[in-house]
Amino acid sequence: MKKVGIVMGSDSDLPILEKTMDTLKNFGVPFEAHVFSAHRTPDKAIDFAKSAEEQGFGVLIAAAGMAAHLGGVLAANTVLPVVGIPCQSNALEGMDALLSTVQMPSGVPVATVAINGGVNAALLAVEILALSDGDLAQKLKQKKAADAASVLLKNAAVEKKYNM
Ligand code: RP5
Repeated sequence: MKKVGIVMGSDSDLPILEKTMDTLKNFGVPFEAHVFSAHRTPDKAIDFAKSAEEQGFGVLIAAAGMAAHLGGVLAANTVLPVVGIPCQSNALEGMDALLSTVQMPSGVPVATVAINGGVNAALLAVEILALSDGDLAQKLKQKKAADAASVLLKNAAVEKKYNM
């Protein structure tokens, strides 16, 4: 199976990426995590993106906060799909990173999830890999069914408690 490459702009983004890594582990999807910054170590970020395909990666996840250019820099240097996670910093509640990540010019897409959306970034990466992996697709279907069953249970409890 192809690997997911996780790149974060700083180790201060780790709490968000830990959810990403936990989710990938639950699906048995192999990954590598790195701290490469678009601004502080741009050469490392670019070299990683340029070699990612031949290194056996199938999807890249880029997580960064503030003026978050990491997703765009990776996407500019690979044809692999890039999923962007805008990370919330103190100022502007993450809107800075959201707009920097999502507002890519035509030709260089970054599939942007919600601010701090570490779980959904992993799920999107799994869905991309599952296009060519039937077992992985089956696991995704099982998770969706389990999630729905859990909501149905909660609905039953609320209906029982509050409805006359
Ligand atoms: C971004 O700046 C990082 O992705 C992080 O979200 C933010 C702050 O980085 P640190 O100053 O905590 O290293 O590049």
